[in-house]
Amino acid sequence: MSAKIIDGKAIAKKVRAEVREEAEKLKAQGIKPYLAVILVGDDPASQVYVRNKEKAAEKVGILTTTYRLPADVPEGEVRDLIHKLNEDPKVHGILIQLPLPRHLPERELLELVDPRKDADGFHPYNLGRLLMGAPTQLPCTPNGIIRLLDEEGIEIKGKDAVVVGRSVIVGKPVGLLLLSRHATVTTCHTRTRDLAEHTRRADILIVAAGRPRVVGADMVKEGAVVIDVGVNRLEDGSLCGDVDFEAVKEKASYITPVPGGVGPMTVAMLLKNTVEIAKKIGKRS
Ligand code: L34
Repeated sequence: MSAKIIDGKAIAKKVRAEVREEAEKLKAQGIKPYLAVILVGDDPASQVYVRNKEKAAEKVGILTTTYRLPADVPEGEVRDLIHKLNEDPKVHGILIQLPLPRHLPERELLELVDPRKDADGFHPYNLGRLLMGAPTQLPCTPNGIIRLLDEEGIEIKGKDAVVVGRSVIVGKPVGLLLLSRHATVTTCHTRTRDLAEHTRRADILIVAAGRPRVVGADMVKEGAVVIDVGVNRLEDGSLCGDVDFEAVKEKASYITPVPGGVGPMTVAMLLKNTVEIAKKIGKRS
């Protein structure tokens, strides 16, 4: 079988069109959706991702300011900035681009963001609500993955879903979302004894390992749906996923490419969260 390649760019465009409509409705009421981004240091990948977020926000009529802070910024300055943004009534969404430089306490800083303004859904309050199955801002990459599956009409209920990776950004929350949609979920990680034994059982395989091409064709069941979350830049400057795309696409029923798969969805879902927050807490100006 040769897989259908899921066009994340096209689906992200559709999501953006929905967001633009919502943003226009808000503006007609005098509410201008506004996202504040905090970017610390000069990690080249983060620079690209944040640039993509700014461009996409502009396209749909969401205002953004990116606070670019030097890698050695004192923790106190980041805390002050978060407090300032929490209190600014013009700001609806706040996002701290990860990873942060090592001297900054990531978890503590995420916890300082006003949970109502948490555009990423990374505040423990919102992650707790996700765990409880309560409505809340959902982490963007996991939510984008579910949207891809839904847009392709792929049923989740009852399926064996295997997630490779247990990060707070992707692995854990995507597992919870799949579970809430009635999949049987297995989460694999670096200490998993026999990774291939698990991945070969997956009807839906989500790979967020952060290692180039760790999943080869021998690790995938015939007809599986394969979602590749990895974005790895190779020495020649090209991008590749965590899945060996060329080999696995001959075996899977659906597969996401890198680039142009999950990445654009992460950006689109962020915009969606931002207008949702503006709808909830926006003040007329
Ligand atoms: N706080 N930190 C926070 N929120 C997030 O949702 C993220 N994530 C991950 C890293 N850190 C974060 C992102 O924004 C990953 N991520 C992200 C965002 C955009 C893209 C990929 C990952 C993206 O636009 N990918 C393009 C290619 C980009 C390129 O050329 O390098 C794609 O088509 O996959």
